[in-house]
Amino acid sequence: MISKKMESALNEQIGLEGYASFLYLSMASWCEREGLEGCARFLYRQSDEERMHMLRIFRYINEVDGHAVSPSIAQPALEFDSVQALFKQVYEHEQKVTRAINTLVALSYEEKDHTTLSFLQWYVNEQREEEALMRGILDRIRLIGDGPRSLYYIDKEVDQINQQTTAGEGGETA
Ligand code: OFO
Repeated sequence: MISKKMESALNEQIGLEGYASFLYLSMASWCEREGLEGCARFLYRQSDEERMHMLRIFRYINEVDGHAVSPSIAQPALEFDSVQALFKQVYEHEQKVTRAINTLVALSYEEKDHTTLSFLQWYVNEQREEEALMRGILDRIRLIGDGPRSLYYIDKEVDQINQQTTAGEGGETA
């Protein structure tokens, strides 16, 4: 059993994770159209992950006798200025999600809701990993610079990071 306040805060988080899933899907589409196949593969996988993050909260709410609500999702951007700007936006979105998770953790403490607190630990760790992953990509992009073949190298790097991430999860490359 969770409080109404917690139920609604978790439902908001569902919306945020759902938005991330569609934002990354939109980014994957842009990358694919730009010929950045490696970046597209990475973002399709991230989009799937975000849907999984969303579903995890969804199932949790119902499990603890709340009402999980299917979110309405705003249309994400369709165009991006550059692959550099795109990944900067991904990182900023992850930071926003981390702040939201921290707020949920604070609410669980406030309500002495140990069940939700324990459930959220997975997200705390996941956000640390995701922020580190995105920061790593931004670092590589910065090191590659803006030379004539930079897009080719950025795409190759992101593809390699995607393969490593997928191998780490024990799955297959998309
Ligand atoms: Fe759901 O972790 Fe990213 O946003």
